[in-house]
Amino acid sequence: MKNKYNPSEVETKWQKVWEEKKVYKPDLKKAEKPFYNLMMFPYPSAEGLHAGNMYAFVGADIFGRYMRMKGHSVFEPIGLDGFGIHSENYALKIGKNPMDQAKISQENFYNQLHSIGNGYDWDRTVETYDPNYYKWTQWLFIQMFKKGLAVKKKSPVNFCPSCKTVLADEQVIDGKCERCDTIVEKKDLEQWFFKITDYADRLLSNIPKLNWSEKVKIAQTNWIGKSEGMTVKFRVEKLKKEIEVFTTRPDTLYGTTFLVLSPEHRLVNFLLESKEIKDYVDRAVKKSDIERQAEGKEKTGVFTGVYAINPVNNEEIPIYIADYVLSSYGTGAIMAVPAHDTRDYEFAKKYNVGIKQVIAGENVSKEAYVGHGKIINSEDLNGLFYPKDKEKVINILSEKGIGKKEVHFHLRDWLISRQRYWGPPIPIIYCQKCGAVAVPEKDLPVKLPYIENYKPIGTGKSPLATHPEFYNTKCPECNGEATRETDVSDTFLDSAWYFLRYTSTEVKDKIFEKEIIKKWLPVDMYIGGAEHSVLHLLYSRFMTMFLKDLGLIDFEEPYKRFFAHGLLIKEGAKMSKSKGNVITPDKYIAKFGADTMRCYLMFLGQFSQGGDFYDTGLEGMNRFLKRIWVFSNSVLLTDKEEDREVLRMINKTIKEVSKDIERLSYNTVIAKLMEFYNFAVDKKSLGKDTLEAFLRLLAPFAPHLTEELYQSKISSAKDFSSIHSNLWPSYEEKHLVLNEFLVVVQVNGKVRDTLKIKSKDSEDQKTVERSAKGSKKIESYLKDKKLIKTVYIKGKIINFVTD
Ligand code: ANZ
Ligand code: ZN
Repeated sequence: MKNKYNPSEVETKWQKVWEEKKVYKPDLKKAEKPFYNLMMFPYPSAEGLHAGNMYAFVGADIFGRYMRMKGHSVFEPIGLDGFGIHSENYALKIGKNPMDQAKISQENFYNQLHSIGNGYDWDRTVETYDPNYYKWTQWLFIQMFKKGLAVKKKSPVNFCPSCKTVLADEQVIDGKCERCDTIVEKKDLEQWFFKITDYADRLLSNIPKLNWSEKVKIAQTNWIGKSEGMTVKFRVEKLKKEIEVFTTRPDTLYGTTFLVLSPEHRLVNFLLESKEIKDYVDRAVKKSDIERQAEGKEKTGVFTGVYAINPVNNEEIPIYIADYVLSSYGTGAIMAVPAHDTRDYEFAKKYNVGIKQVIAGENVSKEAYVGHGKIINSEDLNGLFYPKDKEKVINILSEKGIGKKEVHFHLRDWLISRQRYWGPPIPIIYCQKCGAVAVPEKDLPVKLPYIENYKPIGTGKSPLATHPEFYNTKCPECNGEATRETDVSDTFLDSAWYFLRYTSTEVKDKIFEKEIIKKWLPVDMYIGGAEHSVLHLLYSRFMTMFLKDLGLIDFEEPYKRFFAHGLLIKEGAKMSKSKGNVITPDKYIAKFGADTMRCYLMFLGQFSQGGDFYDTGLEGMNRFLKRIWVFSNSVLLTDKEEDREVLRMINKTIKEVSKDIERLSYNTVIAKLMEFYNFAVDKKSLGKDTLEAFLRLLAPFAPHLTEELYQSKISSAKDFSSIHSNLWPSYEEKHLVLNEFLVVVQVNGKVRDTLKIKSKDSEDQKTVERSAKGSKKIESYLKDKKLIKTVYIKGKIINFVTD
């Protein structure tokens, strides 16, 4: 054993051994006690792995290592979500074909990943741009198509003029493209959608059953956004037509003082009587939904000059057109109740429309009253309560034929098509005679061709549309001339099912091996960023339900437990390319070793909260690991019965560390291991079992260092047996009790001595008093004094009060 801790030597050595001995490669068919430990699919940025990724991955790996040591067969796969706009934009920036760049990025990324020492099964990587993978992404598209869940519709879509592509609503942040910050425009385009809305109720009703954090569950619930209410029809005599509205507040129907149509509403065409109205509508339809709904934005609108009849009381109420009403939600028209809705209130004040209070509560002369209360001014609804009697209100109104009960969801269908190059071509063929036909399964994958002009062209079409050799084909049904779809699919689709494919990377003729899926899924632990708590999780839940409906799997929720980690920041600022403060772990690993970096990252704060990275902090952690190295190599290891106090400390550490790892509180684990080290460091000798337990507790955090010390100091096995596939230490309650107490002795509140008291004696005040009085020091303080009283705080303090 050399005396100096040389991390790079130790780390390369063990990484090789682990790979050879398949320490992290469970036999997926035969394994017992399977545990699927999944970390979120990375889409590495230009720099490859950065410290933020490493932070997330190491945190996830620690949990996997812990479960492995607890006796599970742990499957911990990794891969690369390399298709999509993210990688493509980078390739565009450096002027390299994304297909060429992918190979370079992959090699670099996997090399970096190897160096961090995670327990990955390297035989089962998945890359989304591998035709062996996207063949099945396309296959899924076809299954959706066959079930009528993949549909093409013309719709106003978000279009980023800079990225020259369509964006899903979620990719638009404050009206801007999430990738490049350009203001997003609306365009009417034919697009492919997955009808995730058909699954809205199921996606929602499963949420309470999930073992996920409340925050994530709430985010999903809100995104799906179930609203229960009514649709009500208002007659427009002048047009001989009706306007239907959706409301969640039918209890306020008597308080409706005007109607509002969205500028896109189909009746608007009959109402373009003046230039003012036309101009307003023209301007409004160009704005994005987000812009239109922005909070605090001044309401605008225009009166149409036309009136409608409120069906409950036959009152005539004016009809406005205003952009705060969206065409994409409900019926695209609303009944406005300014007394009880803030937006309607602002509008009514600005345009001088009447306000009528129908819920008792605060006065509405200054602002809308949106609270609970008794229904008033509403004829036969009077006396009922909002919200308690909502159901009753709905029943009364429906019985009278005034409206229909209705449920709406905020969730929109999933926009799948992208007019870009770098994705899986959508496997559809258009034939003059047969229409849209799915590519036959035997012809999959539809390979993405290598083309020179991969740049987006901005015409609303993919660059593939300039390649007749790609799109000209024969119709699979009639063999006539036909053309391929030239759009590619969204990256979110690639990542909606990858966790299934990891189990079956070697199978060629089916999407996955049912038997293995049955054994390993649903995923036991899923660890990833909170920023994916809505979309990615929702899409993969949807895909899982769909596969269940196809009869391919027998569960419908993919992730039993989901844990959201915090973000790593750099010296107080979010790590980002634009700030130039992205750190790659490489140089730190080269200097201090992966183990130091791992422990350092995990020590920064609660894993769920994230941490602030300072270069200078690494030295301290490195010193700690060096000391462990020196101590383990120099302390005399014995087989003799361990000292009581040492036993107590190690048992306590085992207990607390185990508990903290279960809740992924890693920083406190490291603190407790440091505490144990500080306690043990002065000892000349230590039980071998004690050191072994300590090394095991540290093993998930510093896997290389602990393997080296375990193999050289502890293990006597003939055949290699890794510390990482060995048992997690257990503790015994009986060792946890304190053997001795240190009792402070005071005279008149001043500390005069301390006593060691056996724990069984500490129960009895008389015994403690006796030994306190027996102390020479105390004797001198008590001499010639009259003892008035004695106060004893069990196991802690004894105080003599004298006159
Ligand atoms: C009358 C009313 C009175 C409303 C009141 C609210 C409060 P959620 O819960 O999000 O589903 N609304 C309906 N369609 C709309 C559209 N296309 N654009 C903008 N707003 C729309 O919201 C439903 C409520 O949002 C509906 O209930 C409607 O206003 C409005 F005191 O009707 B309410
Ligand atoms: Zn045909």
